[in-house]
Amino acid sequence: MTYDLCIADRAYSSWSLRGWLMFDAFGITHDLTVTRLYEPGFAQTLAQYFPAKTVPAVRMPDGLVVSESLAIAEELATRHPDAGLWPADPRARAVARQLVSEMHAGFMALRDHCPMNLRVSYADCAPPEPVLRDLARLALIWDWARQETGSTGPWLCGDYSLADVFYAPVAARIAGYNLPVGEAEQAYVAAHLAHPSFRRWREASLSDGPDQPFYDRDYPQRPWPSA
Ligand SMILES: N[C@@H](CCC(=O)N[C@@H](CS)C(=O)NCC(=O)O)C(=O)O
Repeated sequence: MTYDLCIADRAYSSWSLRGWLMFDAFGITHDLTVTRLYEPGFAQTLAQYFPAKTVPAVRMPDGLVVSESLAIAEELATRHPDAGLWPADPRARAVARQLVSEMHAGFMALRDHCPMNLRVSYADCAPPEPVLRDLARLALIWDWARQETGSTGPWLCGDYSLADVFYAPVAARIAGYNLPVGEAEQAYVAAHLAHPSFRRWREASLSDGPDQPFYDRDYPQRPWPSA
């Protein structure tokens, strides 16, 4: 038995992207089930992952279903201690946990105004003040993480870790909506766009089911920023 990971539309489901990166970016083998948001089949598929009500949902090799991203992250880190999901250094690990928790619980303005859509990039989405405040907070905590962990490479806490997994969809939003960020944040976004797992996911997202009208926005478009 291996893990059975259930996700939804790769183009739009930011939590699915996080769930999948936890496996793919750390070399953890799994089977994949793909369902569709906003379709009756969604509930039917999730019924097979009781008690999940959202994706990602994971059936563990022992049959137990875990379906909250944070819980999936902790379970995988516990079951695969050598995979490097959390930083090994205790201080860097604490910083990563802080970042992951804040992402899981916050940034609602950014999430509401700029839902992830990997099929399009907009030149300008007129970000309102609360979105700009979220972006300022991101810049602050990303810089704080680098200072506290001494990370000088592309990632927030040293090597690519769960902290980066949780901010991958944020990077996609900054790229997709051309959000105004500074140079350091732009470099972090570019690192995500160039990450092999992210690139594979985005490539697959382009032909992964029909467009979902819910995500259409009437903003001027531009080409997806190349990695
Ligand atoms: N708290 C959940 C959030 C997951 C979530 O909201 N997933 C969305 C897709 S990105 C979903 O399944 N939406 C369907 C629904 O809410 O009915 C987690 O951490 O995994």
